Amino acid sequence: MSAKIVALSGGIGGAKLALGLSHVVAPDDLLIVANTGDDFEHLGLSISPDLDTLTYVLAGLDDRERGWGRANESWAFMDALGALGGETWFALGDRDLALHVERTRRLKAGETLSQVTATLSARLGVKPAIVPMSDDPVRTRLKTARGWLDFQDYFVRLHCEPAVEEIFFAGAASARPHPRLIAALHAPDLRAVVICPSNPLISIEPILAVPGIRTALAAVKAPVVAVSPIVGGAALKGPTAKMFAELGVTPSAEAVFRRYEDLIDILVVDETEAPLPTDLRPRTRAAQTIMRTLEDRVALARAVLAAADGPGSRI
Ligand code: FO1
Repeated sequence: MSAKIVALSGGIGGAKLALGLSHVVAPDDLLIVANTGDDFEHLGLSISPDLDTLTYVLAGLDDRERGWGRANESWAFMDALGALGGETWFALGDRDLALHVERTRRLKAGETLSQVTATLSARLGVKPAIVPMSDDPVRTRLKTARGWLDFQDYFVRLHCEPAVEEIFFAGAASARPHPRLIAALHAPDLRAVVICPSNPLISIEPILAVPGIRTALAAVKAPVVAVSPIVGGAALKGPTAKMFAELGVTPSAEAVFRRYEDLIDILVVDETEAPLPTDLRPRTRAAQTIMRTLEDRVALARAVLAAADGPGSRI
């Protein structure tokens, strides 16, 4: 049985909408596909930040302030690691650490990233399926004035400060798309594909870079609805607007639409957004896209599905 709603998501912003969707769509009807371009090996551990953020958010275990990692965390491991002169720029809470240790053990034992994610997310009480975009390694790398940087080096260690000149998804060309995603996109009962409000450049485009995914998306009969992560020219969180500007694109909901144009039927923009250019307006819907509460997350999920089900949604 394949999912009726497929959601493509990165970490923090996308996970909020994924949670909203999980309150509106039955678990068996929702497939959440996570970006794995942020994954890396650190301290000998295999770390998958977007899979973990989605897992924690859907399990209700996430730290709302930080947006990543677990709530009610303790940091004894990091304190002890620091005292030993270990690398502490990437913060691993004690409870979060258990997930990385167990995933690393299972991967070393020969399990796929999908199998590990399915087992551990179910163990944490997550009902909808969360799958990586691929079980093959894809690593986002960024060309800056300081040379090519691995993603977490850029994002966390250097706080997104270096100006980005180019983005490359190492391994994408030989990565195989997750079979459940391809099956869901080809299924006749697919109702909609939702591109969650994650950073298009570093969270959604790694997914689209996996061979077969963009093609399958372009061929789906069901509506493809994206939510703009840029509101009023600014990103709600993270370096989206800064990266657009550094790549020579004025950050705006229009820029997001143009980036996705050939793939999406509808872009949902924030209700405070100025009207988009006339050629895009028929395919634009307004909603409250700034999600502070659970009710906001659920309301946006409903608005996105209404846009998908509504008139004119399939161009
Ligand atoms: N982001 C930070 O800004 N600082 C951190 O120390 C940090 C640690 C961390 C640990 C586990 C994890 O799953 C995510 C973590 N993140 C941290 C967030 C992570 O870099 C981003 O969520 C994604 O890679 C981008 O969406």
